[in-house]
Amino acid sequence: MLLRSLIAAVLVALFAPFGAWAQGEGVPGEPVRYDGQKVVRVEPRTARQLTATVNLATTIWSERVGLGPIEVMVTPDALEALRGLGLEPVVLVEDVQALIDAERAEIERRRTLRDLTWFENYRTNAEYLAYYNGLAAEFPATASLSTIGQSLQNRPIVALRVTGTGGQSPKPQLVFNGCQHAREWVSPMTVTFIADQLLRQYGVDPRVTDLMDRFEFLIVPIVNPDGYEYSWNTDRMWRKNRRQNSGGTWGVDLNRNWDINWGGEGSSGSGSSDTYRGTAPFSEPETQVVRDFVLAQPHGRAHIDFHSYSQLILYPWGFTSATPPEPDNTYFVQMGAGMAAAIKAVHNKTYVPQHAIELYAASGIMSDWTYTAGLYGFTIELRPASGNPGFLLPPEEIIPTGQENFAAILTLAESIRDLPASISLPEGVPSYVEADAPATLSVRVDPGGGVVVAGTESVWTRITSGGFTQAALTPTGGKAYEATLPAVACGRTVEFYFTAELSDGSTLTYPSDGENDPFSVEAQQVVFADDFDADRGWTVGAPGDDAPRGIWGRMAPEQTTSGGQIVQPGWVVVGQNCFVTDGRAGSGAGSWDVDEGKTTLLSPVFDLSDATDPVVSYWRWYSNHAGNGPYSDVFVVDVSDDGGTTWTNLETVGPAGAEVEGGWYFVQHALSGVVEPTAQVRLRFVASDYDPQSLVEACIDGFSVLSSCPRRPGDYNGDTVVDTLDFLAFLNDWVAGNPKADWNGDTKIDTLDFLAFLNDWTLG
Ligand code: 0X9
Ligand code: ZN
Repeated sequence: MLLRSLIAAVLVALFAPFGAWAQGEGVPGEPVRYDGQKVVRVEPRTARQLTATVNLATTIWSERVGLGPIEVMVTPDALEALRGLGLEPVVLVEDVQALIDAERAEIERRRTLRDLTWFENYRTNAEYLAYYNGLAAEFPATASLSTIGQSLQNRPIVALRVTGTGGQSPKPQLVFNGCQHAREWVSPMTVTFIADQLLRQYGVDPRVTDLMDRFEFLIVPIVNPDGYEYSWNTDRMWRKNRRQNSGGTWGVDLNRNWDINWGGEGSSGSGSSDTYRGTAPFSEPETQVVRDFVLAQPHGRAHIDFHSYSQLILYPWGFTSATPPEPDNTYFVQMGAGMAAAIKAVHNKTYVPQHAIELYAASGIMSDWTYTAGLYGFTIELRPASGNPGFLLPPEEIIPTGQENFAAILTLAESIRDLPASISLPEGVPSYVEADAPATLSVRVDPGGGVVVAGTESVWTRITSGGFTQAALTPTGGKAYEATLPAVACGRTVEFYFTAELSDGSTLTYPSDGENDPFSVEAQQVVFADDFDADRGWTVGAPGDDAPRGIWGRMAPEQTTSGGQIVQPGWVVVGQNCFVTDGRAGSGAGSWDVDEGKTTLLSPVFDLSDATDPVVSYWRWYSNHAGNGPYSDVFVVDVSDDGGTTWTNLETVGPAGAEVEGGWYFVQHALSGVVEPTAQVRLRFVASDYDPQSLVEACIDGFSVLSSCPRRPGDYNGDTVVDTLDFLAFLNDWVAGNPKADWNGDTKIDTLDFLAFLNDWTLG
């Protein structure tokens, strides 16, 4: 499966520049026609078949593009060509133009009907604007309409703010939008239906009333008005905006124009492609306008970007198989399942919740961006389930689609409402801080279903006994903040805790006992520290290295398992990367593990000539327990004091024992007595596999070399703190004539010793 999606991803990246799948420009003034074109489902099984299919297609209709079933629109000739390739296309729509004509005829017929309600027909840009103005006029207490910006062709992009008159203020906010993609007409209908129901059910349905009083709903029905207009007037199958690109091509896919992994897999650099990403992140006014609108909302909690078709509920990420950090991933999975169940309960339709990447990779998408901005970002693909009728959903399905998705957003709002607020340290509590330097910590302040009072997010710190000092956390986007801990002398500890005020008057404190049980971290003399997120001089390879696979590399490892056991971890301890014996997962645990030899990782050279009692520490992962022939290899860590000419063993892990079965272990080794503290100290990590049957993986992260703190002269009693006790202890010895009190070393104990000590003690 992984291999399959990998191949598919490579393929999409490969042919994307050729832009085979977008429709060109129509004759000016004349609608683009699709006479005789068909929507077919094919199942390319090889890369070659997939490339051929994509090249033959007029446009891709389906969600996914890759090996396995895909839905494409083709000319009759292309259909024959597909058959010729042995692809056995299944025709879903015989004549797309006939379907388009029938849709238009039905829309026109409905226009003539007297009692037709607004949601029983598709509506033009102008009709949407009129309807939204009408809602704002009809519900002045609960709705307000604003123009949040203009499209490329200067059409207004509007947003409706909907909220109850009761409840606390400010309120957490939920954002829904439709129509990033022009041809997906049911999407603006659905968000408008949601807005309409919220307004009409307020004060009528207690569930809606409660949620309206708790939340503010922000609805942007049409993100892409130019494309929408164009899909009505010229090309029913238009997807992108109406940017004139270089080379005579048109349109940027707005849902590839956001800045999260912009330009990455599942987006095209070719202006003719339907997934053309534009010239830069946010190159398009439409994405800029909606970005700025969302950023201007201080309490955004969740967002749904509505699309069609396929009946799916997608959550981050769209571009990587990594899942969002906890607890977010669990929330996404729960909310996705909750919305799917709510939808199912209305008209028995199945919408499948999943990680967006599982569908296919897409880079630069909106819901990944809103997630990064601190909202739970979803993409919902509306009705129908398949390519017939695909984008051409009959108007009688607008209301049922609206109803089931109204149920979904109520469920979403309730689950957001019930989320707990919390403060946490996403990277954990550091094991030390560097002496004499301020330290920066990442902090997450999650308001849950509540609202954090802006500016109250604080870190409280203390270096000596006494009161704590409060400082504001620095917001770095969404729920992310940074805390600065003050510089501390070597050997001293800094104590800290965090607080934030919620708008309901309560205070979040972390750890929960605050100043009575704060975090406490000691300052250390750091000779070298490495989270392996940047190149800090490690090298791979030593004479005699003979493993053909599983060579050390600095990367984010991908998880592998064998027989239900984790062989290689899919996570690191600090930062994003570690050193790992080839972090790729490949098609199985045995693809990139160490094989048939050894591989060596060498540290840079450390100058320990000024260090006192140096200690090296690191997190290590070692696994030789899975596969056939387990427990037959070892992991060796050596240290050298002559730059690597001779080596002394520091530790050997395995072949058996608790720490050979995976798991990140923190280990520390004092180097005193092992090697001389020269200017030429270095370490090597050697992973090997001489039993071809076994699986071997090793990783190293969070490496450091620390030096003990130099004893401060004024610290007479050696408790690392210079205080009154030191003074009293000295005084005692001085009065008693204890030789220890001969501070200046002149063999006499006199006033000069007293003054010399006083001087050191005063300096600290
Ligand atoms: O491709 C898109 O932009 C969306 N699908 S659509 O058919 N409406 O164009 C969905 C993007 C969801 N994200 C990923 N699949 N990664
Ligand atoms: Zn779409």
